[in-house]
Amino acid sequence: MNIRTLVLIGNKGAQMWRVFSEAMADVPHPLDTWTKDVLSPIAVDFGAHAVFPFEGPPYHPFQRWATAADDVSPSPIGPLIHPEYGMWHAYRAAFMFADRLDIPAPTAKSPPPCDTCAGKPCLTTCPVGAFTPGGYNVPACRAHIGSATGEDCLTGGCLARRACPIGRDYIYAPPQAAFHMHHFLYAD
Ligand code: B12
Repeated sequence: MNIRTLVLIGNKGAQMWRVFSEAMADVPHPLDTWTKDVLSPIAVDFGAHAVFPFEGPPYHPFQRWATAADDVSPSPIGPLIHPEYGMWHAYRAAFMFADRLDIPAPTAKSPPPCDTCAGKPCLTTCPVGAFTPGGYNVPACRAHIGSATGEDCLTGGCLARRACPIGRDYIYAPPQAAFHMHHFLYAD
């Protein structure tokens, strides 16, 4: 397929969680399953081909697409940061269109909030120092959140991400945070 327009679909803060948590099914990957069930028919209605961030490896470059489409920039710990929503947003799908659609141009980029963040608490808060200049130490992070001392990260969400001062109004509440952390810990 020759793609001339790509529309990204995502969520911010708690809006999606309210709808999803009511529909949540007892299946191995409930959010991925629900996302596909909800968005695939919408893509068909619009004549689009839907792709999803969890399809892979190889993975579709959602963060690269988001950086081109939206007012987001890389945070020092990996997730993209938005000046209003902080790191409390994620991508759910992209609709690919063969036609060039007449959609508004991307909004102008704000200065990346991390450039002027004085203490960069995201880099110093992780209890096991999983965010290093050499990258994200996933085994250290997983071992910690799976241990008794990692209870706060597991039930309340990643401490480094929670230390970020941007987008505090959109921070995930404990049930949503715990859902993501459990699935991250026990993902195959
Ligand atoms: C593999 C993966 C992981 C692996 C990470 C492996 C690793 N060593 O980093 C694991 C399973 C550990 C993981 C964990 C999490 N992930 Co993840 N993950 C992905 C996934 C599926 C693929 C990433 C990839 O390989 N892309 C392939 C390349 C080709 O794509 P790309 O966009 O061009 O890649 C760019 C980015 O990856 C970026 N990048 C990657 N690492 C880093 C690190 C730094 C420092 C910087 C600046 C940039 C950067 O640079 C690349 C080049 O442009 C994406 C979904 C997706 N399809 O993108 C989600 C994704 C990146 N994850 C996401 C999230 C939210 C998380 C979690 C925070 C989830 C949670 N528990 O709440 C955790 C914890 C991470 C943390 N504490 O920071 C979100 C990020 C949303 C955002 N705001 O940007 C994504 C986009 C999924 C989504 N549905 O939105 N993840």
